Amino acid sequence: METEVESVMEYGGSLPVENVQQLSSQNSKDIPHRYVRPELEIEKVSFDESSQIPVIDMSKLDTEISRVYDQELLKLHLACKEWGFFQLINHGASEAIEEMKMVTSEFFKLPLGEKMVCAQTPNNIEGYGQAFVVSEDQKLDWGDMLFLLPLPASQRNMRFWPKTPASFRSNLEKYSMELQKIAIKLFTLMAINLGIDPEKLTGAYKDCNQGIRMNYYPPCVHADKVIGLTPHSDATGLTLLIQVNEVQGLQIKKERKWVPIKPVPGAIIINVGDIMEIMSNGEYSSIEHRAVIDFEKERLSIAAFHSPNITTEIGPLHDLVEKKGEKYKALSHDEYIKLVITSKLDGKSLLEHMRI
Ligand SMILES: O=C(O)CCC(=O)C(=O)O
Repeated sequence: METEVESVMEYGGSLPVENVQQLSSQNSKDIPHRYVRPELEIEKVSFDESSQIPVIDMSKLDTEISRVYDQELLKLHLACKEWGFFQLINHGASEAIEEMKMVTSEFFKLPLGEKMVCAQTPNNIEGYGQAFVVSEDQKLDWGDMLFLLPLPASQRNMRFWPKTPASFRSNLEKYSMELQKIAIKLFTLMAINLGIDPEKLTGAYKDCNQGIRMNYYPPCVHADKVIGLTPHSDATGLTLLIQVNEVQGLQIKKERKWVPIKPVPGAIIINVGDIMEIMSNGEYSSIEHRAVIDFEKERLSIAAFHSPNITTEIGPLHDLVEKKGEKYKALSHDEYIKLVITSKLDGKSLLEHMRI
């Protein structure tokens, strides 16, 4: 894993690079070499339509019919163990999702100058720009993003929150609360499945840190040579992802092949993050994934990352180490975040760094 602490400073942000939406609008036949990814030519994509991530129905996890509840709970456990990814339906957040999709699309349609009002500043991870550029010779992703930290609410930096469209801020606030509620519910169910007191897990997510990243991937005439988001696993507890328009692009790594994910309409795509893999002592898997680019159409997605509060040590939960011994190191929250922020996205390298 590449760490360039000096170039991005303590708790730093991303080095500034060209705006990709602007670059793509020039419709040039040539793309700058920093976006060209030769490795894409040899990577295998699975075309097996039957290989799709499990679909979990939240209404079955709310039911009092124990047979239905038990079956769905087991399905959730297996999804977290074997796939690290699943789609969640009947989650109750459809209204907030639709509103958030609308303001996100409107934000990215604004002229560049208006979007730049929310631009990233040096040494700050929030704002409009590109994520995880830590060195001048690093390959770049074909995409822009707006990253905000809605929770904890007391730490919000409103300087980066768009004022246009007018309902952006209120919609984001509602979306943030709804998704946090779903994340906490899932942590409770995961703790039950892991055989631990739910409070041991949900306690870490009271006053949790929530980051929301709105991704904008423009089309590219060389879509097969560029990547929208470099393969990575998420350095969080749980990620809740929605696709804003109908263009597909998410792929996950399974048995050395990239599996394209087909979103179920209205579903939230959920993935186990590195922190959850570590806290579950390896029982659950944080899976590598990437976003690919379309030749003709833009693609938008919104990822909501949920991480424990700042007092939580990032390490295996004590109740889960007795049988198998500790499989991961423990770091203070602060040390862990510094490691994440100063690291280039690079597959599962951060997890490897934590493995004993
Ligand atoms: O755009 C996508 O589908 C994936 C987004 C993602 O992995 C991320 O924002 O971390």
